[in-house]
Amino acid sequence: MSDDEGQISLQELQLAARNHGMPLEVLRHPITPVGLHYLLIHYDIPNVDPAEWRLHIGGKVSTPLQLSLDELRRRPQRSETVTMECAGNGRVLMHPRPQSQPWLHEAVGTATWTGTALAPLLDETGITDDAVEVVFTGLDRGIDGGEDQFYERSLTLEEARRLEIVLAYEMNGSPLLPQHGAPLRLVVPGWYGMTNVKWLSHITVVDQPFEGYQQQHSYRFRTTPDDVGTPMSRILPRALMAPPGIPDFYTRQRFVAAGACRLEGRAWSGWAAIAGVQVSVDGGSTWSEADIGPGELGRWAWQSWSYDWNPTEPGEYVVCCRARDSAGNDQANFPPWNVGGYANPAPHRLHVTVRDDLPEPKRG
Ligand SMILES: Nc1nc2c(c(=O)[nH]1)N[C@H]1C(S)=C(S)[C@@H](COP(=O)(O)O)O[C@H]1N2
Ligand SMILES: [Mo]
Repeated sequence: MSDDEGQISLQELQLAARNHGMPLEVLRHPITPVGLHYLLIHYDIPNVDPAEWRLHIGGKVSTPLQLSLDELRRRPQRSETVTMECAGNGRVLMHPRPQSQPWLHEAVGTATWTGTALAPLLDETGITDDAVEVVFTGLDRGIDGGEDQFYERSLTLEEARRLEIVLAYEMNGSPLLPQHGAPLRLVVPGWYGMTNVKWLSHITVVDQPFEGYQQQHSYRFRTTPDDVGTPMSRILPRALMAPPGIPDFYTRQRFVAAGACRLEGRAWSGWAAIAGVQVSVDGGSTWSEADIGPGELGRWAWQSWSYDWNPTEPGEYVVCCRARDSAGNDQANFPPWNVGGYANPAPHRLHVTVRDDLPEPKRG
């Protein structure tokens, strides 16, 4: 693929090959099968012995805790079905193209995460009055921006106390796999992917705002490299569609037969419920409202949508979708370009060739 900014580099390819996306046809599944959920791993997947592993909770607390996986499993269970999306989803379609993991649209997935709630554990440690934030540290170490670090992120104390935050040891009913953070990860419903620290080893309550690299440098909405910017937090609305018809292998161009063609997909927002999805079949010149599904997966998961398209004329079409939420966030309005390439609001666009017929090929 090339564009105004030149070819995808070998470095970008190297990241893309390690960190796969969710094939968009999998949008047809309400819950993403584990091996099809997207992956984002900044450094290396750590090799953790679950028998030796401990979760350390300390810092500004009166009773520091050290918990084994068995001890965590004996605590009350909590499950949340959560749509997780990488903040960099859509990055490669920005101009100029920010150099990092080159996501098109596929850095998303929905899983049911099971573990134990964070808030009661924090309460048991007796957080001191001067505490302001909670830092979550993973076992994976690497260098980013020249800085040697463990992957870590913080939440304000208020945010960390939300009841739906889970310390998860299972994904879709099976033990966490190494690539998704085994033996334990943080799951913060509604927030972009970077918040959900994998291979969690330390939870540290602190009395100053955390200034680690992934908090102060990465994951900020910056319009110039010197801009301090604002931190990325909750997921802005997005709609994606399951590609209709059949693909061309190399170009991924879609082919559908003229006549009734139901377009369907999913939409989500970490801020509020989805208020609407719009579909365009003329490359974004005109938009129509799609039908929104019943939202049976709950507040933190994507919503299904569908739109009955009826292309009777053979030809080339560009089919697009975009979402808005009930808090007033609209994919049509939020600012596009930023240094990190986060939250690209560009609508999902697919090139579709409508043919007057598309007979099945002969088998064998
Ligand atoms: N320890 C650790 N946690 C991490 C990361 C990481 O590299 N290391 N990547 C984050 C990012 S940027 C994303 S988008 C999600 C991806 O989670 P998944 O790979 O389970 O889909 O994990 C987050 N948690
Ligand atoms: Mo991410």
